[in-house]
Amino acid sequence: MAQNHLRNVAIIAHVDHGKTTLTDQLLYQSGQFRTAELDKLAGGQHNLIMDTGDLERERGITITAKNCAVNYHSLDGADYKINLIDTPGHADFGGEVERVLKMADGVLLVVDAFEGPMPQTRFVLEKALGHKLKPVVVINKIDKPNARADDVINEVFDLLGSLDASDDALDFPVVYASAKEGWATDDFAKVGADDQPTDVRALFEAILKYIPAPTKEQADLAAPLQMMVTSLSYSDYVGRIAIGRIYGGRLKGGQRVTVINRAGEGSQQKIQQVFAFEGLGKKEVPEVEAGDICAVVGLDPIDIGDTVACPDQPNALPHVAIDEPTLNMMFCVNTSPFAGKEGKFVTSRQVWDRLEKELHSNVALRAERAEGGGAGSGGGDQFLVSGRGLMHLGVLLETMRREGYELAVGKPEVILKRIDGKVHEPIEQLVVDCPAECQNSVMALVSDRRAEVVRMDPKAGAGDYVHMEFTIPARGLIGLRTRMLTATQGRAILHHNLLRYEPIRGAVPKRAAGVIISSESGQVMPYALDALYDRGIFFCKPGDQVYAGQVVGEHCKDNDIIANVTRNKKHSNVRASGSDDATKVRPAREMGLEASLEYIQEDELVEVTPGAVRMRKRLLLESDRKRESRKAKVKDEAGV
Ligand SMILES: Nc1nc2c(ncn2[C@@H]2O[C@H](COP(=O)(O)OP(=O)(O)OP(=O)(O)O)[C@@H](O)[C@H]2O)c(=O)[nH]1
Ligand SMILES: [Mg+2]
Repeated sequence: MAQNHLRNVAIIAHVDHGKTTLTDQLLYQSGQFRTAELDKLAGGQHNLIMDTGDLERERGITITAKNCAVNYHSLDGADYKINLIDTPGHADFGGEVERVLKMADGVLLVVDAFEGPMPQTRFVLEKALGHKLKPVVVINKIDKPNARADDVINEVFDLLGSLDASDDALDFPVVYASAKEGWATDDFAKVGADDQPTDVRALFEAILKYIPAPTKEQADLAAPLQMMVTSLSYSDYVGRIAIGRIYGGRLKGGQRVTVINRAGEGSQQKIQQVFAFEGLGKKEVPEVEAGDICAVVGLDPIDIGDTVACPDQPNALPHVAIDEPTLNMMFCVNTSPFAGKEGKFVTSRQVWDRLEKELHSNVALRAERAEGGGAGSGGGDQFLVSGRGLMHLGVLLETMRREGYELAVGKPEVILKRIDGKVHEPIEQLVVDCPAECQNSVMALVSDRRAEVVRMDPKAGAGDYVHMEFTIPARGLIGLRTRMLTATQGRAILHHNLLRYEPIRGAVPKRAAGVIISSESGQVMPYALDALYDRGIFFCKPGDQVYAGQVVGEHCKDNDIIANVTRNKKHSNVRASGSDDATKVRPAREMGLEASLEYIQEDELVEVTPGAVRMRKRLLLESDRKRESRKAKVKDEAGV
């Protein structure tokens, strides 16, 4: 296909503004597939095709960026190939957006017609402008009754202005769409009118019209081969598959190439097969030309950011820098008494191999071996794993546990930096929308955490809602979501995004409550929970297996207590009628993986196994914990 009939488009937006729904519609309406064929592939919370991962479907969010390609027959009768790249909108997966923008020649900036630009809209737009990609703005969810398209367009304009966009970018084309209902128009007068379109043709046409075909500099056919690897996948049959865009020349199956890595070292390798994207899959082709996106089999070693070049003139493409991680966690080998009962992979070697594998494709992740065997580590090896947020690391842990790994992880810590001799911490932009009556509880929570108010307005078009923007230390965000949802009966909506590093703002409160620690190992008994009814809330329920040192509940006071939750009533020969069943057991508080990670303190760990997520004290024995706290006290008093 001639280059001027090719478009490479990335779809970017804040979380949930409808990127994947829109990508799905473009697939449905390309005319390339039968509807029934695609219907079979859809699934998950939002019934989407492009969200293929198990966790993506369960949570209803996109986690990794994905490619697909559609053929489109335009109104003027020509055939085009459009490579679409769907990206995740959650701030924790921002690294994915950065990773794939290098493939695109333009972006569709999707903005919710009611919510308007949100923190992640700013982040992705900034990255796109950094790559000199001009946005086509898609005002999506225009079907919503409270849509306020005009305001939202103004807000996008202001946002572009604040990002110092060029005049060209400020003059952005707008398409109004309802991805959910499957239609789009570039004429606002048609929204809700009798002649409202019934398809997304206007969006296809806008892509052809406003998104440039690969330019000569970005796709020179006469130049020597240059391909930038932006994704990696793996197949058991063919090994590593490198995906990326060709910037110069042609790539042929069977061709000899030089792969230039990050360090600038070249290795001579041979390509086995070349694939072009077609629909949801890939098709083997004899060659792919500059400008197009392709997948290559046969290269190893190969990494994201490497250049595949021609052996005669091996020139590396500039490396794309990815923002640094802001949060880290210690991953330890599971040393609990239940270790190895459920997992297939439990040794430090297996955990490390898995982490190394992850590093190849998860570009915003870092992992390193840490000093092993320190006090309280349980004696096992440890790895310091850094990511862009709690969900980024949480998704990795969840994936590993489903694959059969067992681990224990420590409290998530924000990564501090020393700049000009001063300690700096990551500061995030926090946006909260909530009903006016909840405003005070929200303010109380964030001001405790050293937040500063940036803006506070009634939310446009949303009755008695308020829109608040803060800057807040990333430290203060850990555990904030749960607390805010409790304080507002689940009515607050909050989003955050990294802004910059600033000098450290001072202490943020720790967990206020103490915990209940199990003194014994065994099965949890209703009788025991009944006896402890007034002491707090339990995370375990009758019948669960627990071990000594496990955190089984939250104490109603601020100190930790140990309790025997496995105690059973002494059986006598005489059964009192009915009284055995009269135990009072409150429903257990379910602590999922991310909730547990937010909950624990420095002296605690979260144990992650295929069957369970448990919290424990690092030191399982009460005597060890006492000794440790005495030591800490002595140190404190000595001012060390
Ligand atoms: N009313 C309305 N809802 C929509 C529209 N487009 C998407 N949605 C809904 O918005 C929700 C999120 O849609 P997604 O397509 O998953 O959003 P996304 O931008 O891909 O989200 P992430 O990938 O997680 O960032 C789903 O419940 C969709 O059904 C629309 O045009 N109108
Ligand atoms: Mg999505």
